[in-house]
Amino acid sequence: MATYVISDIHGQLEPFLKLLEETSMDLEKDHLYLLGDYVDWGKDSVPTLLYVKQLDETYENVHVLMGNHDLMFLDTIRSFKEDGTLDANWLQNNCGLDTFKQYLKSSRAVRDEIESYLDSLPYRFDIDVNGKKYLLAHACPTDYFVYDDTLSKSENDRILHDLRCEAVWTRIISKTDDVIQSYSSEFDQFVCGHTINENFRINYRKGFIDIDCGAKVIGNSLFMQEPEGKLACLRLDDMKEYYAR
Ligand SMILES: [Mn+2]
Repeated sequence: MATYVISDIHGQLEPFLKLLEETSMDLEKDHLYLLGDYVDWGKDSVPTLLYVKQLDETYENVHVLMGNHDLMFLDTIRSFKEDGTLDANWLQNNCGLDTFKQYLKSSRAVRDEIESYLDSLPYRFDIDVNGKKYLLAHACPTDYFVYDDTLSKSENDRILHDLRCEAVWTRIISKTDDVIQSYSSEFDQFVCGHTINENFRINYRKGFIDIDCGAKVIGNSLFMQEPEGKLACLRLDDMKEYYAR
């Protein structure tokens, strides 16, 4: 039994399928953790999300986290349903427009499935691999939410949403060494995605490992770095790296 981690697939379904094949993982036995951002930039956002959902529902060993792009998607689905408003920041600056178009073209049943699936995604995993403690998060781990009885439900909801935004948006690299090191006292290793590594390789930094190798640029002419970006997978048992594009 091995444990694999992949992050920031960003609508790149073909590279994702290639990467799964490249590792020869057996999801009946091996564990696969996905660290968020299934949509936006690549051409297959909704198909990628639906494929991830299918894996998650088929295999007990597949574990799926929320990313900031998935949360923007969910928030927009909700605001659009409530009062027709859209998140311009997501649509214009974060390549959400194609994703939302694919969503609108989906059947009512699929749209409902997408919404409830996104709503179910957790924000961090605390796992044990061969006796070593790992913390997995899309961007920046935060504490677990504790409901405050002295506040109203809407105030609690707002605090929870702020905490979730922090968890999926904050770049761990922007934190001071002290904060980063504070995770080390509780965990042997912290693994995240969210920030593309400059050399498009898995980056072993002080206090954390960043596995986002820029899959979002694959096939996207908007980016100068296009030839280098790739989707990465890290096997935590022996830190073997896999790449696909
Ligand atoms: Mn991200």
